[in-house]
Amino acid sequence: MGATLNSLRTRLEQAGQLHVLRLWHTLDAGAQQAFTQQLEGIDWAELENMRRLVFQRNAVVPAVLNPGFDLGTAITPPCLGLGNSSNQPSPTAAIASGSRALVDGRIGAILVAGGQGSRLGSAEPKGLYPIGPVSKQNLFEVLLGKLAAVRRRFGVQVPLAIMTSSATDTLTRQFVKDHCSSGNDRSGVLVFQQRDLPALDAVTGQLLLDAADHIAMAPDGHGGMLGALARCGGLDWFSGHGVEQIVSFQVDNPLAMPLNCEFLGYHILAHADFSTQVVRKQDPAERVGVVVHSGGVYRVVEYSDLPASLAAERMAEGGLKLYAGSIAVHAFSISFLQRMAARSDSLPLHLALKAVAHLNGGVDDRGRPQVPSGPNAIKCERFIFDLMPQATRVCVVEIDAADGFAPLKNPSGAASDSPQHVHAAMQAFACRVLAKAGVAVRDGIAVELDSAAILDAEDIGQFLPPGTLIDAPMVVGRLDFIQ
Ligand code: UD2
Repeated sequence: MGATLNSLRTRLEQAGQLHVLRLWHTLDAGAQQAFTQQLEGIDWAELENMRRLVFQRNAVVPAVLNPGFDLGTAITPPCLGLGNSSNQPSPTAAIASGSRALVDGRIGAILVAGGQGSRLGSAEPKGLYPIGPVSKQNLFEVLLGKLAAVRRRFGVQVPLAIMTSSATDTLTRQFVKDHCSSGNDRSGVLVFQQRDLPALDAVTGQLLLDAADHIAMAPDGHGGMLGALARCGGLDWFSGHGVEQIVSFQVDNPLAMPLNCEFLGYHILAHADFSTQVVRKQDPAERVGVVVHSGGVYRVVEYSDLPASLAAERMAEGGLKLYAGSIAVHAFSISFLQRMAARSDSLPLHLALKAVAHLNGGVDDRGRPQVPSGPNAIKCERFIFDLMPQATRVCVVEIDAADGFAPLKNPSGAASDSPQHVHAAMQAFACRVLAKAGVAVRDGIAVELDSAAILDAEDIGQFLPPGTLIDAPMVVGRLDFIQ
């Protein structure tokens, strides 16, 4: 330990961070060992880069990655509308191509699930939040069900990687163990963990202790998936399964349709490196990034980085000028991800000013660090959509929000994106799909589609004949749920 401590001390001194050892003498041997391990895990070059950004204090997108991009002149790029018969290629051709890719096993999926349900009042992974309006299934069950429905229809298991964070890893692995077959076979699910990055004092750029033997850390953003996948061999895992295209989607959207054949088909037929689903933004205040185009460069501008005046600009016919709202359902060619993972600068860091509890801010009577009254620290994150400007070909597909976007962000009773809003969206979606299959629902009766059984209206007939009137709460596709 002596030699290790000496070299650590030297490293910390060089980095101007020796203060983190100030309580070393109070630690027992076990705590010293754990702390040493944490310190040895720090990427010092990256820390230096983060400190430089803290001093510059802005979200930096390296200009070299985006020559010619100018937000002031950015426009909404051309979007293919899902189901629009004037699309080139046609919806029929796209559906055929996407279905073939699924049947051939060329599609893989990544579920982005590093977030906790803190805003929903839960310390558990957000994926465990019970969202089914009738079934009470959690977000993981609803979303993994969609892969099961694809397997029923196309006879193939889509390889799935689930990205966790330090906060969600243990319980997510437990969920996977309880609910999915695991292992490196065709039916496997790979769970991999994104990294944490140190939070830095907003004024001094110093590391913060949140315990005598621990530095305050935070997940490195969903862009962390690129490095984490590469480090754990995940990209090879997908390739080994024959996957050529990977779709990523977020755990907080139970209506997400990452494996929609038409979307996959447009991506494949366009030979795109990066395709993305968007919904038409109606209100400038909607909290979604926008896909924009300027100087030959496509990119997603996060809502917090979009000046209010630009967000509010409207076209002559009244719609928003920058209307292509990103819902974080992206498709990537695996070769593009491999190229991007091989570079250290493919994803820039974004900075966020947050309140982070730490020892200098005081401790309560049980010795726990106190949360400061205002933001005191910088957290650094990478966003996966920052890969877009580096894609040779980009394809943007507009979907109807009612079919594919019902984000769960806020607690019960909130004005938007609450469990009640999501339930209403799931109910409305179920009623529309049932109506297409000639099934009606009595007013005020709760219905839900079992995501593992019903991909679209085509599947309804296996469970309910046309002309049926549902007049009691029901999960269609799970007859055991008739109440
Ligand atoms: C995200 C998008 C926004 C829009 C919206 C749609 C970003 C920066 N913004 O906004 O443009 O598409 O979603 O709902 O992406 N996550 C991790 N690890 C992390 C951070 C987040 O896995 O380190 C996951 C988290 O579990 C969630 C998703 O990423 O599924 C989005 O995170 P968020 O809810 O913080 O993002 P939000 O709503 O600000």
